[in-house]
Amino acid sequence: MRDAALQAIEGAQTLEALQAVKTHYLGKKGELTSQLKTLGSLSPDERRARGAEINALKAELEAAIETREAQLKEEALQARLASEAIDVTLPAPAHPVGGLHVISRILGDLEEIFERMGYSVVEGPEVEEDRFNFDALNIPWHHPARDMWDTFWLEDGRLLRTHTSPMQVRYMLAHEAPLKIVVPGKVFRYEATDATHESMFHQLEGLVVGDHISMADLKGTISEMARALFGPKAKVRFQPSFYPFVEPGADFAVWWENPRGASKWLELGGCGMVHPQVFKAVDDLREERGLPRAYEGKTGFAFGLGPERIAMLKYGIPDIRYFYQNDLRVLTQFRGDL
Ligand code: FA5
Repeated sequence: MRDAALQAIEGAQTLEALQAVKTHYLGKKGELTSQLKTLGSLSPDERRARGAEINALKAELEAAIETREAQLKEEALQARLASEAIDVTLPAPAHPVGGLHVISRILGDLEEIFERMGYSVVEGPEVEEDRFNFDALNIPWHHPARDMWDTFWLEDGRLLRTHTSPMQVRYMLAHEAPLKIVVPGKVFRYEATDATHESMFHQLEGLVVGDHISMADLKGTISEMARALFGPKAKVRFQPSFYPFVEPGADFAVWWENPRGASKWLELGGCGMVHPQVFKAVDDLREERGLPRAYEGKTGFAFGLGPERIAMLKYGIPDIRYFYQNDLRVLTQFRGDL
C-alpha cells in the first residue's frame, strides 16, 4: 500500500486530485484509517508493533502530501504570474485626441493673414458697456439703428456685445494712431436662430487709423484677405450699406469658386471709413480721462466679418447651428492637423 499511496501522491496533478488521494488513504473511511480500526482485534504485542507501523506510514504519507501540496501551490502561483504578467513593451491603447474647433481654426488663419500684413491681434470683453457697444459708435439710445442689433441686456445695465466694434473705441482710448488691429471674438444677438443666424457667433473686427488712410486701402486689404483665404482668383464685391459708425459704409462679398458645386457670392461682412463722430466720441472719452485728444484730422477704415460664414462655404456646411451643438460626428470631420 505504501508504494501505491506514495505514487498516487506524486502523480496528483492538481490540488483537487491530491485531496482525493488524501481522502482515499487518510479519510474517515480511508484505507489506512480502516487498518487502524482492525488493531482492536490483535493481541497487545501485535497491536503495539502493527500500530507503530501504521502510524509511521500515516506520518510518512501526511508529510508526502504536504510536500506535494506545496509543490502544486507553487506551480499554480507561477502559472498565474505568467498568465497575468504585464508586457510593458506593448504599445498603449490609443486615446482619442481632441482638436481645435473649426471656427477657432478659421479665426487662427485670419489672424495669421493679418499679422503678415502688419496687424496686431487684440481681444476685448464679451460683457460690454452701452457706451462702447452703441453710444461712442454713433448709435445713441434713441437711434433707430439700435434695432439692427437685438441685444441681451444684463440686470446691471451692461450687455453682451452685439459686435466686436466696441473694441475700436476701447483700443483708440488707450492708443494713438497710427494703428492696425484685428479683434477676433464671440458676439451675441437676441434673435431667432435659423440656418444662417445664430444667437452666439464670432466676428473678426479690423481697424486701421493713420493720416492718409483711404477707401482704396480698405478695398485692397479686403481683396488681399480674400486671396489669402480662397486663392489668387478670389474676387471681392462692395455694395453701399449703412452702419452709423462708418461713412461711407459698405457690405462686402467674396466670390467663391466652388470646386465641387455652384460658385457664388458670399456676404462676409460690413466695412467703411471710420465716421468722424466716432473719432470725436473717442477724443471726448480720452479728455474725460485726462488724456490728450488724438484723433482730430485722422482717417481710418474698419470692417467686421463672420468666420462662421467662411467655414460654411469652405466646407459646405448647410446650417450654422451645427457648429455649436457639440456633435462629434460633425466636429471631427473638420479637425485637421493639430
Ligand atoms: C456688424 O456687426 C458691424 N459691426 C460690422 C462692421 C464693422 C461694419 C466695422 C462697419 C465697420 P453685421 O450685423 O452686418 O455688422 O454683422 C457682420 C457680419 O457678422 C455679417 O456679415 C455676418 O457675416 C455675421 N453675422 C451677423 N449676424 C449673424 C448671425 N446672427 N449669425 C451668424 N453670423 C452673423
